[in-house]
Amino acid sequence: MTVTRSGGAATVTWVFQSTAHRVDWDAQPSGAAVANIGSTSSASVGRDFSVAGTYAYHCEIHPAMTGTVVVQ
Ligand SMILES: [Cu+2]
Repeated sequence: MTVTRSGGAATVTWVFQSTAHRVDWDAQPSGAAVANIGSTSSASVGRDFSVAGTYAYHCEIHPAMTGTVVVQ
């Protein structure tokens, strides 16, 4: 997904349904330090992105599940 920063940061919210998943970062732009999301189910968890660039992640529980956040 691509998000545009507003007021210095963009918030991305992951909506976890009944199966537990994680968000584990594989790559972040220089200067970024977005925290992983530990095993979560039936909840929503947001992270703020203030550094532009490409962020790549996977779910440690299901390694085939991958995603990318592009912050502009
Ligand atoms: Cu998963």
